Amino acid sequence: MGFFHFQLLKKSKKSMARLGIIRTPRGVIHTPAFMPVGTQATVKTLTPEEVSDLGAEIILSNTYHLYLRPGTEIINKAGGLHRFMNWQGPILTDSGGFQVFSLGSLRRITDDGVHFRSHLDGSPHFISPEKSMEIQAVLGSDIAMAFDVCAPFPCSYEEALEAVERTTRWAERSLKAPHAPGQVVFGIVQGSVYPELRERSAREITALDFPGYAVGGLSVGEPKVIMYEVLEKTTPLLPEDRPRYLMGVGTADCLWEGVARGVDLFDCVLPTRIARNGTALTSKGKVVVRNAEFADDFSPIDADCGCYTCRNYSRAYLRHLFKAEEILGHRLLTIHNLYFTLGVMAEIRQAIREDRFEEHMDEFLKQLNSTNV
Ligand code: PRF
Ligand code: ZN
Repeated sequence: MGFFHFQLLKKSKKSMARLGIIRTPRGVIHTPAFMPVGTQATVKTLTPEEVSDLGAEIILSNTYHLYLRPGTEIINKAGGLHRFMNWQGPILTDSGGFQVFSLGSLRRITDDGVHFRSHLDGSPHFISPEKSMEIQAVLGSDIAMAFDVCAPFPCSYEEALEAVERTTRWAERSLKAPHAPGQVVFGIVQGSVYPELRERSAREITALDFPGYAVGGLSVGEPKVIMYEVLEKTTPLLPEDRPRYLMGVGTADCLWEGVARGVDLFDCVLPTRIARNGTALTSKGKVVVRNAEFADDFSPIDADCGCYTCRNYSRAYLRHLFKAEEILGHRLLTIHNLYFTLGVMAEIRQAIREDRFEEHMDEFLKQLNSTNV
């Protein structure tokens, strides 16, 4: 009990790409890894067995949502989040900071914490670093995130500086707060698009000696080239021997670009979210199955895809399900999109293993951009 270990297996010589393995009490995670998002204790439309069969080794869930509903008392009674939702593998929980900040006018930040109103019923709540860690301890996640401040984009230097200073103070408090047995806490680096602030945040957060580090505050509306630039300057400031997590990023192009800049963990709602509005991800770009052109197209979404959906159903049938608002469509596209995204990660790991990551990345991105996205 109580072990958490990251082992670096291989580093690319031409980029910052790395291959590794995270050992946790609930199982291993081969990195670079993608974490499907299960915000409300479910990866929407799928059972945990299906998520695991698709190749996921860890999922992400959210402190903010589970605290509001069903609440910590229920999850505590259930014996923790793993038992409550029947996911046996590792779970990473986000601290709630980011979700609370997305509430806009419904929140007020002080040095103590964040006062906010529930998006469900308008009731008033307060989450501090201590409260976030307390909730995450009840959830019993394997990896808990420190409570941070994510500055919006664009934002002034002064605003970004304040977020960095507060994030450091809150990181200290997050680390000191009690957590669940065997649970580890990851620190989060902020600093918006300002190199000096990223440097300062990385210096202050790494000084606290977390077992893993996240790069937060990116993919919040800035152009991708800016994100890549900031990321490239940030990852070298993080210790080589700890996993690095790029929060809220997981489109196929960003997975390759992120790994090339030394990232080991990703999460993103996009694959599961767009599945539910009828969009499939493929190696040649997106396929909007709702489109009229697929009405009598009896080929699969992607002829090269080995997923359950592509092996058994046509674009015409999927289009019909979406037009008729049949929920099987949501499930089938979620299966395909997660299979695709987890498959990209497996392809990335294989490419690093075989010393052809950079060539493979060029090829992959060329194909992806050949049609659309
Ligand atoms: N902080 C936290 N969660 C996050 C982010 C962050 O900066 C982001 C930014 N892309 C996504 N999720 N705690
Ligand atoms: Zn498929």
